Amino acid sequence: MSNKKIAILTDIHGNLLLLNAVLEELKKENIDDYIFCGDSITDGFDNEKILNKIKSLTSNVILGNREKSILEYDNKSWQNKKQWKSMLYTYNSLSKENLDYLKTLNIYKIITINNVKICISHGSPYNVRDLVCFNSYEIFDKLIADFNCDIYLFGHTHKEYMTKYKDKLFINTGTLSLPTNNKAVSTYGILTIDEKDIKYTLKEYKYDFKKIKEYYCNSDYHKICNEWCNLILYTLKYGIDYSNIFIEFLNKYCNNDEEKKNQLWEETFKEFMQKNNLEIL
Ligand SMILES: [Mn+2]
Repeated sequence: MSNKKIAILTDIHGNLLLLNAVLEELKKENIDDYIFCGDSITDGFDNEKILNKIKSLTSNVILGNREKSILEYDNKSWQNKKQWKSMLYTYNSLSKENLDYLKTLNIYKIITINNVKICISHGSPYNVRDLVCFNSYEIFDKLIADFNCDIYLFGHTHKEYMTKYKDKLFINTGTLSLPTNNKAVSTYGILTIDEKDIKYTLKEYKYDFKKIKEYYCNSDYHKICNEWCNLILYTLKYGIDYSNIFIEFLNKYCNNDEEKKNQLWEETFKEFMQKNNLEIL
C-alpha cells in the first residue's frame, strides 16, 4: 500500500487568486488527491472558474451553506435587495452546467483512502450551518456513533483546529480567503496516510494584500457589490470577520426585517466603516 498525500481546502469564497496561489504551493508537495469542504463560491467574482478548477481536480467535493443557498434560490427574493446583491451576483454568474454540477453534490461524503474512512462535510453531515468547534465533544460522539469514520473534516467556522478524540481525528483547515484570527493568511491542510500512520499538517500561505486588493478592485464585483466587496477586502487585510460583524451591526437596526435591511444597507455600511476607521475602497 503506497503513501497517499491529500490536500484539504475549504471556504475559498470566490477567490481564484488565492486558490491558484495555494494550488501552486501544493505542486511542491506531490499531492495525490484533493478534498474541498464547501463554500467554494460567493463573496467573490470568479465562481465559474473556481468550480471548473475544482471539478477538474477531484470528486471529493461537498456543498457548503453558500452553494446550498444558490441551489435553493427561488429566482425572485434576492432581486432589488441590496443585502442580497453579492449572492445574486454569484447566482447570475454561474452557467447552467455548473448549477447542474452543484446539484450532483451532497452535504457530506464518505471516502476511504488506504483503509482510512474520511467523512467530509461543511458545517457537519447533519447540517451545512452547524458550528463544530475543537471541543464539540457531544457532536463528535454522535458522529462516531452514526458514521464510524477515522477522520472527520469540517469547514464553515473559518477557525482551524485538529482534535484527537477517542482515537479519531476532527479537523477544520480554516479558510483560504476569509481569515478570522487577526492574521492575514490562507490556511489549508495536508493529510498523509499510509498503512500504519496518519499525519496531519496545517499549512499557512501568507498572501500579499496589495495584490488581493488589485484583484478585487479591478473587477465588476467591486462596482456592483461595493459594500460587500469592502467587507471582504478588510477581512483579508486584517483577519477580522468584518462581513459577519457588519451583519450583526445592521441587524441591531433591522431585526431581520428584509425590507428595512434593504433601505438601511448603504447608510449603515457607511456608519460601520466610519466607526471602524475603514476607508471605503
Ligand atoms: Mn460556510
